[in-house]
Amino acid sequence: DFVINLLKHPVFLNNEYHTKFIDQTPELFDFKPRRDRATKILTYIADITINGHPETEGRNKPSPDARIPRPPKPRVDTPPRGAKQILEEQGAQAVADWMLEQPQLLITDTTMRDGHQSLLATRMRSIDMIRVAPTYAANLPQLFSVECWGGATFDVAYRFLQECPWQRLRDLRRAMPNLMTQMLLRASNGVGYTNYPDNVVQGFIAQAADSGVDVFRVFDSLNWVENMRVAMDAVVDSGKVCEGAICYTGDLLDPERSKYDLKYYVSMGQELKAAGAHVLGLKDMAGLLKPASARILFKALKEEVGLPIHFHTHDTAGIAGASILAAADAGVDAVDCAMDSLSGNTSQATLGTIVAALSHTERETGLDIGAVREISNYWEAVRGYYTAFESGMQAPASEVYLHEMPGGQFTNLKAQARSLGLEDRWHEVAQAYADVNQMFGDIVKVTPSSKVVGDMALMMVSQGLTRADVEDPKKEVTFPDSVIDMLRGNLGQPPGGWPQWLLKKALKNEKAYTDRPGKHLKPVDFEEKRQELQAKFEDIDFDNEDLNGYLMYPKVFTDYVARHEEYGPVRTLPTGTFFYGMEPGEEISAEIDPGKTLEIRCQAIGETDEDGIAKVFFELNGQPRLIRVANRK
Ligand code: BTN
Ligand code: 3PY
Ligand code: ZN
Repeated sequence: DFVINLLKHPVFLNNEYHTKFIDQTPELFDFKPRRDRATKILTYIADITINGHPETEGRNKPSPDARIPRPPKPRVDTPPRGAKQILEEQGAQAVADWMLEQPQLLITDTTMRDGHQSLLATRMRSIDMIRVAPTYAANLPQLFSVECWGGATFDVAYRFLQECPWQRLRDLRRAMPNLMTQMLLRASNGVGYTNYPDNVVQGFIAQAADSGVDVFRVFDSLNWVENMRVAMDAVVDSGKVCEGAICYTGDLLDPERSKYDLKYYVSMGQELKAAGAHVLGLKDMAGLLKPASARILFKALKEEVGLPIHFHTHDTAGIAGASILAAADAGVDAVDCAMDSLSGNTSQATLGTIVAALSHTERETGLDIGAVREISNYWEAVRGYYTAFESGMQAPASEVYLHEMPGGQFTNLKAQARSLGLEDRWHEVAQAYADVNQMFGDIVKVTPSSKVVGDMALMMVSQGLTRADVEDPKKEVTFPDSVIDMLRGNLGQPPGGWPQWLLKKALKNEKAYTDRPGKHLKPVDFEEKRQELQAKFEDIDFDNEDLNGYLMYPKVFTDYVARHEEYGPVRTLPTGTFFYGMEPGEEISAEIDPGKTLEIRCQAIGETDEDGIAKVFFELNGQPRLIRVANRK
């Protein structure tokens, strides 16, 4: 830094430099000593060791004899050809054609996205995924895809895990050259909770395709196809597979819930086909599609739409396996499952069980059940390190048919209720959630509309408001901001529009938008945003992935970068160390670059002095290192 300051100094540049100049020019010494990455990482470990990790405080700890996760050995050196080769050699349409032609029930493994999003509050770290990815490629080449990106994983990576989601994607992509990666994209809401300008959505998709996403499952949180076109067009333009998804809600066979009947789903499927989908997704985010309905729905969609169909469901009520088998009978082409040890309850159906159930039948999956077991054993050990994020859900529950909460929201809303002191009134929250849905006109509830319904339900329970209170025109109600925003039209339009009485009550005389939000959002000036970001961190070279992170989540991203400056590449730490620090005598290694590994041993934890500074003694690649951190406890 001294040299850089010197080289940039006008005196030096003007060739007026003489040796006294250094002594007479104190500003040359204006630099923070730049710490190397090893020191940053040791500082992080010392800090967590002394102060704990805020995210795991007060939560269950991993068992002292937790098994160290060891990825099973790849059975072959060169991964066999897989669906990725069809995409690469023949394109997205060929993938769709292949889905229709071949008889097997194709399987997507969701463990690395929805599995942990739904069971572990999305907290799974990249290193636990990347280590097992080569085994997936070698031992499970028949998988349709590996869902490993998008949904809530994008912001959680930056926000809570202190790692770059793009790097996760690139690393997984490289480790599974024969498998298609899949992401969940909230159409115009990107991987966020609000509508973004069209050019932000388009730019994000182009970057995601470039960084390694092969299959984009695109959905809209109100099932409004009009609001999916920008995203779907961008996916098609990228050359990747566009899966346009219908969100399933209500109850197909219930004549009282006729808003979402067979005709509704078939016609939305046809709209998505016309909008350019290669594959039709049926996204049952809450796990509401029962076996008898699945049989009818998939038969109709197959006959009337003609696209290959990919079924996504959750096991919240304990019946996902039955719905999947019914769907398989009705001719569905692909389904989502999670590896056994991260399946069930709010997650997906159990992958090994579906493989076993279909073996020696016409819909045999082709997956090796032994390979599935080995990988599931690995995930079981991994899960042991995330006990702090377990939801406590002990059993499946038919209550989901009452509240209709998405699997990915369930644990989250429960945690929100806990933080408001409403934990023991959870069943009231569930009832309020159902009431809010009816008041809103019976809508699709999935991120972000599900968050809005959840906000309203929590508000009602905490303020003791009933549905009758809210519906009473004479009773003053303060609606949550997210509700106002949605009713203004900022998430788009539900089928049939918003109830008039509700618009009137919540918005008073304000006129709501009814056109597509992207139509009236100003395009972002990328160059201006890039400079705005660059100005905040002059020494960092930001690339297009970074810019896209910043555009989705300005504050979450810049906070991440600031912490990265302080703590370095902490994504390389083992999960136990990341969340709990180290104990004296413990040794770990962290590969900070390919071939550059830090061997870290914690020697001792010293006393905290009168200034509140604690000393932690390490050995780094055999050399003693002392780190001082503030003891904030
Ligand atoms: C290091 O210490 O590893 C290098 C520091 C540069 C990290 C920046 S932070 C924003 C951008 N996104 C990343 O994942 N890395 C760079
Ligand atoms: C998400 O959008 O994150 C979801 O998982 C929706 O089901
Ligand atoms: Zn899901």
